[in-house]
Amino acid sequence: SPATTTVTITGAGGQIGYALLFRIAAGEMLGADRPVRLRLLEIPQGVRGAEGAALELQDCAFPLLRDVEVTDDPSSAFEGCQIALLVGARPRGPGMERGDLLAANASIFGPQGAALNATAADDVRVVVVGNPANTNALIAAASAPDIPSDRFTALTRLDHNRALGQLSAALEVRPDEIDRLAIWGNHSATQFPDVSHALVRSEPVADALATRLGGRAQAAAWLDDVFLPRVAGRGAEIIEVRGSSSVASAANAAIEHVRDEQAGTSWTSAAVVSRGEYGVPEGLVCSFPVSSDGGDYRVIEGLPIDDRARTRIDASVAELVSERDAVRALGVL
Ligand code: NAX
Repeated sequence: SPATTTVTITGAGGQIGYALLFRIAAGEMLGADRPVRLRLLEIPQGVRGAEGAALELQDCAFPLLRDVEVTDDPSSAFEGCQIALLVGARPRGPGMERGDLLAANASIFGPQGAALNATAADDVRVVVVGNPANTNALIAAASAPDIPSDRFTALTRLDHNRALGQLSAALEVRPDEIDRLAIWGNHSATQFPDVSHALVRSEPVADALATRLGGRAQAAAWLDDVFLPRVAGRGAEIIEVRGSSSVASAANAAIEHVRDEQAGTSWTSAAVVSRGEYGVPEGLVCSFPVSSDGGDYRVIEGLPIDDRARTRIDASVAELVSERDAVRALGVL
């Protein structure tokens, strides 16, 4: 029988943590044959919430769940960790400038990267969910010099799934009938959800949209004026309608991100450390179309990028550069 996998979840006492834990313990992330050991990291104020979730996990009597440990000490939380989901982050408070937000999160993700470096397992994989996710992942990777930086990723799978949801509604097909969609750039309003390589039932999405909407110009207008703002603004829409930010959909995306990285996939979206692909400066944590052979996510190279895509990718990458520069100015990188 397979060995037990150690999974560490930070911010485990929060909303996304609560939506993640039970699905992971039920085997939905790593498979029904892989036992898991959960390490839940919180700050002192969040420990009781995580302990409560641990009691409920016990009450589920999941056959795959070997052990649950709650701690506020990063070193013990990451001891032997093979998969880390870094969810806990400092939210933007009233009057907080972007620089303050980056600094507050640098003081979380720097020490967590260092703790991972010191105590995680050799095969550790890390996904950052807590915002600003791309730059938090950059900071964690930079603070873990002994862990190959391609082990660090940030979550844009929620953006990818939101784009699939919008397209499947517009084309009246199932989401799994759409392939080769891509999210480029930052997990922020500047992201570029790109359908130029996407296929629906093997037909280019652009052709299917043109047929449905009455022409190529109409399809292009729908993409720019409806689809793109809807996907990039979906987080804000959820907050407005629900009165609270995305939780179950974010947890679902994080589970799918890890599941597909581990099981392998021919195409999805994830933010990974750039090696200079598509002209994205080396070292930035940027979303790309990616594949996995069961190890790490790798950028799918060689896709043609037209002028519209280039402009939008460059704008989002410029935002990533400015976040990196702001963090450098703080002396963190
Ligand atoms: P909550 O505020 O419900 O939970 C966050 C938890 O993290 C809290 O329990 C808090 O005590 C804990 N925490 C804070 N600092 C910590 C630290 N240094 N170590 C360990 N735990 C710490 O927020 P929730 O709704 O769960 O969202 C969590 C994060 O996900 C936020 O940063 C949010 O912006 C981000 N999101 C990212 C998404 C993505 O697609 N990448 C989408 C959803 C979500 O907005």
